[in-house]
Amino acid sequence: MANFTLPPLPYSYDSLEPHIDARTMEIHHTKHHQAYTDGLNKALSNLGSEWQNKNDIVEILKNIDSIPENARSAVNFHGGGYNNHALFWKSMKNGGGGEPGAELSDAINKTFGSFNDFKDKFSKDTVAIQGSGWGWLVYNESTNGVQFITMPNQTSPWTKWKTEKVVPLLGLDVWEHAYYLKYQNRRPDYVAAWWNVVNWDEVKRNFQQALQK
Ligand code: MN3
Repeated sequence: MANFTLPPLPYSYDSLEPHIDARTMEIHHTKHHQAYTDGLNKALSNLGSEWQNKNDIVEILKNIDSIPENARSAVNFHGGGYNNHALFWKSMKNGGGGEPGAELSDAINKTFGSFNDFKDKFSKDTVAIQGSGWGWLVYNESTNGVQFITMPNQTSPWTKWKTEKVVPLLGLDVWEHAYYLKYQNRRPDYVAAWWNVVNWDEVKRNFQQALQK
């Protein structure tokens, strides 16, 4: 049984032009995100009924260490990819950018000093990821503050839940498939352009939800 289906994009493929091109968005969504969705369903189908029928991806990722070893790596990769991309699409919009304001700005300033310092660190450390991965702004329940982390490949920040209690707020995909058609090897240019499409209203919603838990 296929538990998970590809979530629709909340906008058209050309909405993020010129910062992220329509062709990249279409392939990224219909091919890559679809492949993670299919891979997650396939990995779960190889497990017993306890896991086969689960349909809450966050619960699955939080409990990744309980997944039987024969499927754990596949669920980590495809389940992470499934959830990361669902968050990624929603965290962008046409006419995005600027600064979050309100409580999230306060939290960012407390950790990083200023919004520009945050943006510099996020950009620099995400550009510097070796190979494929994601840069993340997360809320840390243990410290009641926000922080920046990088995650390799498709591993989700939720998989750190049991030890570090982090909640993903805003992630940036720096796999080559996310930018190669338009930017080729120029990852820094892609990262710089991406700030223009960040949907801070969505990130603030994620932050408020994390605070309420
Ligand atoms: Mn991707």
